[in-house]
Amino acid sequence: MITLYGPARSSAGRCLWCLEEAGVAYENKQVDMRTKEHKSEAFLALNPNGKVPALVDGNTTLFESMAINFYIADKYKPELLGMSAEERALSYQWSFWASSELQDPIIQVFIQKVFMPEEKRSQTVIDENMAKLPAYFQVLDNALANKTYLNGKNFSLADLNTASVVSIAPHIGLDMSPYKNVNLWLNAIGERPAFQAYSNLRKG
Ligand SMILES: N[C@@H](CCC(=O)N[C@@H](CS)C(=O)NCC(=O)O)C(=O)O
Repeated sequence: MITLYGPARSSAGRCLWCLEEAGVAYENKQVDMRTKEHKSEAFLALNPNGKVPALVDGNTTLFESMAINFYIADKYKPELLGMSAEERALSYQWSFWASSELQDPIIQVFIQKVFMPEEKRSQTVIDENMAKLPAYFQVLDNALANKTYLNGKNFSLADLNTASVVSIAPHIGLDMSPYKNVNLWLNAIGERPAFQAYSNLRKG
């Protein structure tokens, strides 16, 4: 049995979504961030970075949410990786793009708007990072022209890992209306039973 550590409303969420897509049995163990359980000796043995998520599957222990998703797909539902070398390359491309390009400005704004007490909030950090987002969203919108999913017709990790980052954008006040293809893509994803199961986990 796979054990995924971390709450659905964290980076662990995209792994829970992937487990739902793979249709594999798993247990989701909560890690109490308020009591710093993620910094405890027991948790550091699973993820020495002291961050969620961590995955344990038999003798395999992994950290890094998108890498965990590649493992889940490879082992339990390989079609999620992509059906050809070219499709698999797109899964890597979009996952690396989402984690190394898109995620940072979104998270910087999220931290300022959601976690930072008002008196410490930096409008400069918010403005600088919000200004980076339209160019990224235009890249994604162009890539999705005349396609249901990033690989074409088939849903893959390219979509899952990218959408897990993109879906934070409305919560930081980004105007999504110019990105028509992105909105159609998010609607198609929203109809997936695995996405709905994951959304219910997020609602707690
Ligand atoms: N790149 C990591 C990021 C993990 C991460 O930052 N997790 C956050 C929650 S979303 C965390 O555990 N933060 C606690 C901390 O930094 O002390 C991944 O994708 O797994």
